[in-house]
Amino acid sequence: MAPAATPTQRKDVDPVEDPAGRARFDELITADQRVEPTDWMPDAYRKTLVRQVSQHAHSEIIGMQPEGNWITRAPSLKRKAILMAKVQDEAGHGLYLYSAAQTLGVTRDRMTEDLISGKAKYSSIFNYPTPTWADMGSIGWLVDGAAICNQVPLCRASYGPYARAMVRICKEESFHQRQGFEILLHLSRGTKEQHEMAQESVNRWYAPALMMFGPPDADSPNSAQSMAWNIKRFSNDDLRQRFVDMIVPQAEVLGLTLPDPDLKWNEERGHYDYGELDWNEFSEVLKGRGPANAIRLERRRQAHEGGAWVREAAAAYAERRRAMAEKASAEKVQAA
Ligand code: FAQ
Repeated sequence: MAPAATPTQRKDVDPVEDPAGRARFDELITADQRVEPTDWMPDAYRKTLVRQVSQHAHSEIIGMQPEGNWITRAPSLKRKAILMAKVQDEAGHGLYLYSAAQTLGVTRDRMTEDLISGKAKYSSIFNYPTPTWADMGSIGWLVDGAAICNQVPLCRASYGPYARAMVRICKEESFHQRQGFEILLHLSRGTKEQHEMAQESVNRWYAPALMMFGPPDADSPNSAQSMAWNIKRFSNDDLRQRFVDMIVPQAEVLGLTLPDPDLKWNEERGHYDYGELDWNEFSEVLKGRGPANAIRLERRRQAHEGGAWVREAAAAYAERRRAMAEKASAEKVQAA
């Protein structure tokens, strides 16, 4: 990923509107083409992307915690290796996304500050606890499944670095979803206790997974503009519906029930109807009052503080290499 342009290199820093830049931006959006970091872009477009991409990056990083909890307790060496690889993938996703956000002019330090101070949002879903092994299955099947539904269209987002990062992320999420499905299938077809564990876990994760798509369209302040800019391609409700339609037949294969008495096929609409979600719960989680918000943020803060020596050592090493390179090039000039 190219390093972020410094503010003096960026064309948009002058608050004066750049009419040619604006015309070019409008042209790119109308032609459904990519906007790149060096292109002029409206400040609101840049801000929207910084908001969404950084929240997305934070979600991947915080999202490592619920599963990280189970690495030492996975039921076999094979499961442990798979889970470790998956959690590592999420770290990679966070890094691609932070890099994509950096191309918009925001620093990594700023984003980290906003996350650990509690100012920045991250996905509501990661504020739920993971008390059983079956939760690793539910996260893979439902959370990664919802992430794929939401993120495949983002591979066509108008901002180049974000769209390109999403391509690889989606490939990996698709593997994650299958490993979650396989964990649940194994449990569901196992002993009575294992089947019950799988069902109990799905009961807890179903509604929070549906809420990952964001508030209903009528209460989504950002959707219309983001869709006009080709950042979002589908509305929150459309993607939620797509997800429900996808998981109902999958739940049948799993031999598990989705905990919604209102879930039924609607012939006329050609979709499954589903029950009302608890948007109060969603709002509480977004305000930091979900079941695991405090634990997640505290853990992230501790990791950041605990990693200070690594960052200092890396900076000292980079500085030493820079000084050595400078010295070597000065010696070369002198020798010439
Ligand atoms: N959680 O106007 P809208 C993953 C906020 S990655 C928290 O509809 P927008 C991988 C929203 O920010 C999961 N906040 O907003 C993985 C806004 O607040 P703001 C993350 C939410 O942006 C798997 C306000 O509500 N994925 O799972 C949520 O147009 C397993 C109003 O909402 C992404 O970030 C929520 N669920 O649409 C990792 C995908 N929903 O910022 C580990 C990219 C809404 O104005 C293990 N993001 N809000 O203060 C998006 O597609 C969009 O940003 C939405 C929200 C759809 C999330």
